[in-house]
Amino acid sequence: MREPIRRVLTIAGSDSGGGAGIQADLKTFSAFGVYGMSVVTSVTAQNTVRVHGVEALSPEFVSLQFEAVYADIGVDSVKTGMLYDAQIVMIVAQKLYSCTIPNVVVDPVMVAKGGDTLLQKDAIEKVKHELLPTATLVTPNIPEAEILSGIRIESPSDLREAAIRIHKLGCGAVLIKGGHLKGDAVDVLFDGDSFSRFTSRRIATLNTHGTGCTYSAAIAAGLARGLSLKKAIQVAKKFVTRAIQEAIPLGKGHGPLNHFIRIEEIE
Ligand code: PXL
Repeated sequence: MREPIRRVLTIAGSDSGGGAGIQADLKTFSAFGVYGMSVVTSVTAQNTVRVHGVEALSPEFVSLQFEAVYADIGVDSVKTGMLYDAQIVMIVAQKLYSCTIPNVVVDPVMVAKGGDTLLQKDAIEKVKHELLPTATLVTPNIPEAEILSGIRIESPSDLREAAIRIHKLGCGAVLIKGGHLKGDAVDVLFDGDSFSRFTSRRIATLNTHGTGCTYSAAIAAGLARGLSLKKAIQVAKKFVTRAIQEAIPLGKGHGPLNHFIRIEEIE
């Protein structure tokens, strides 16, 4: 008998350019053969070059979208991305506390590649103290990990210390993405007991827009399909690496990844 399809929800911002945010998440969910749903928190007017504008939805409407899909369809796995302001972070944290979704991946999106704000400053404390404790996994890049941990990260030992500090905020596990350091792209997982490393070769390309979104969406999809945390990260990392290698050169700036990677080829 065929297994029932897994249901995966993204709570994130819309990228009109189609490379990051909700659009990247839904493309990734399809590549992983899971059923994708979305709660839109905010809308960006954006292309591969820059963000032209941002508008947030009301927290009430974010909540309404969540309730509509959770009550009727159900959710095996959720990921959060761009949440934009403190009120939206609070409502999302409340929803995740009060329902029972087995896998919660929090991508603590803060700033776009071009420097535009995707999370307002006064929302950071809410992410740390309200949202992170609901997470099975949190996936900061190095600048985000520095803000969440309060320490500078310049070496692998700083990175491990930051992971321990972020874990103390109450999440199940922390995956710090090392792509912003020099050399190979080494990501470090801390699950409260031990560290694991996930390594891939650095790829020289401009086409990396939406990498973080795609990675956390792929992990959420893998978890929904019953993979262990480490296996889900391993498969997601391979998927993202291939999607960057085979990226589509569109637009005049940071182009999007190629989400048409066959996951059967990497599992
Ligand atoms: O990659 C972070 C990110 C998340 N969500 C949205 C974005 C971006 C980056 O530009 O636009 C909507």
